[in-house]
Amino acid sequence: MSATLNRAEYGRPAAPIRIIHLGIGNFTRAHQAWYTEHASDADEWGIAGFPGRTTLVPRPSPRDDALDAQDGLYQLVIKNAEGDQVEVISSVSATFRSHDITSWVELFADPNVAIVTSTITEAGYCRDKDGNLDLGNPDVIADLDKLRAGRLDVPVFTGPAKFVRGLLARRQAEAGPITFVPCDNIPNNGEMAERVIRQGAEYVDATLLDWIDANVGFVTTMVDRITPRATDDDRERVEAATGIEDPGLVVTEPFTEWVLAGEFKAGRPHWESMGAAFVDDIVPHELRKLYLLNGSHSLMAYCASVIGRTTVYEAISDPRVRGWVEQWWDDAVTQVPLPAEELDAYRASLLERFGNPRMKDQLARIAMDGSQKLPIRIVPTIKALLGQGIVAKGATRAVAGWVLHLRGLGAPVDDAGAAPVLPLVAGDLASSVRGVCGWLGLDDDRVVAAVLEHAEELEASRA
Ligand code: CS2
Repeated sequence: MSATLNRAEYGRPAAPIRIIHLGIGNFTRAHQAWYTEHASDADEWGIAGFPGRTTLVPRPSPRDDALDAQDGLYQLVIKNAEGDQVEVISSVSATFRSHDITSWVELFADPNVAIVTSTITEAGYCRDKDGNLDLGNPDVIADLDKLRAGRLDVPVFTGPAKFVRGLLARRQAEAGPITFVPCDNIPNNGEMAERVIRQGAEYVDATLLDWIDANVGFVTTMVDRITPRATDDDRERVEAATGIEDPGLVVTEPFTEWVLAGEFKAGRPHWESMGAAFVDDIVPHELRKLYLLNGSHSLMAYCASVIGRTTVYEAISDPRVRGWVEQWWDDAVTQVPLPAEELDAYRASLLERFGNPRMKDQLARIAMDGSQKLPIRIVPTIKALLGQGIVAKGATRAVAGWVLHLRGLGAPVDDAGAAPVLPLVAGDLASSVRGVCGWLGLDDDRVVAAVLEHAEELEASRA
């Protein structure tokens, strides 16, 4: 009989909750929770984990059940090339259900809580194409209207509304300063979160804005650790090795990086004791990661899945795909203000990470939400190079792959934001390319022609 995790027998005693995390999925449990677990002051910083789901009827989730049943404990498996390194992570002191507004509000009203972190995906911040809070989104408006009408005890479902609800509670409790630390792959994510939170606050109760000015910090972060979904095979292998049955298991890679910029208004863990870097200028780090790692991920997710590859490892092991990735990197490095040697070293380390045969990172995972990812990962490079009269060869291939994906080739489309794009790909390939390029703000004929050429080539190489 296998054992199950519980705090009486495993891990450390729960540290006092001082961090609220929205989106307690795989990534944050491999990344922030690991940094917090091993920080030199780990005993002082516990995390309260809330799922990031915005669905109105919460789906049943074996993972949520497992975390609740296991007192927030789970095993983290670091997949080295040689084998697994497994440890129990104890830094999540308590877990809550998605829309448990009572606990959410109580935690925000607690002066011991100092930080709110989030991993709710690019879509979770509910922005429109200009980066403003999308007040045309009926779910956002429904939530904000409840708050504006003073209906404070009913759940709200969208991320920005949850944050505003929390801040109303904190102001009312006079619980003092707090800092938001968004951890999604969005450039300048601190400012991005500040904007949607302030716009939500303005709609609900404009007097909250002054309080935010005086009390709320927004920190920008670059986060990095590739975290595939754990498979049944992972769970069985680890159970055989540790004797623990763990439906909350997380698998990840050895590499990890965290760069942060901005002021923590009410303190923070000593994450630097685990290698987190606190910098003044985060932009080069963000662009390096977003373009070189995430951009090549998206390129592979579409182009390599169109030609039949299913994991990043399979994709990068195919010399054609490797060439496409290198060509994209040649475009992308022109947009990253870092010394050439640093960029070369980063490229080499990415090839090693993508080439880890034990990772089995599904291209379908990365293909999700392309409508949110392509505009920030790939399009800026195409536009910048076009400004110099250059048609980016590698970058336009990623767009071509996305067009084919939207047309039903390769990884399945799983993208709530794709609704306005799907009608554009209903006709023939040429009109699909033109439509999608237009939607991405890439109307230039030379770009459209390059994307079409790549799309035709990709389609032809499916055999
Ligand atoms: C991936 C990221 O989902 C995606 O699109 O590119 O989840 C990626 O694995 C992480 O950002 C790595 O840090």
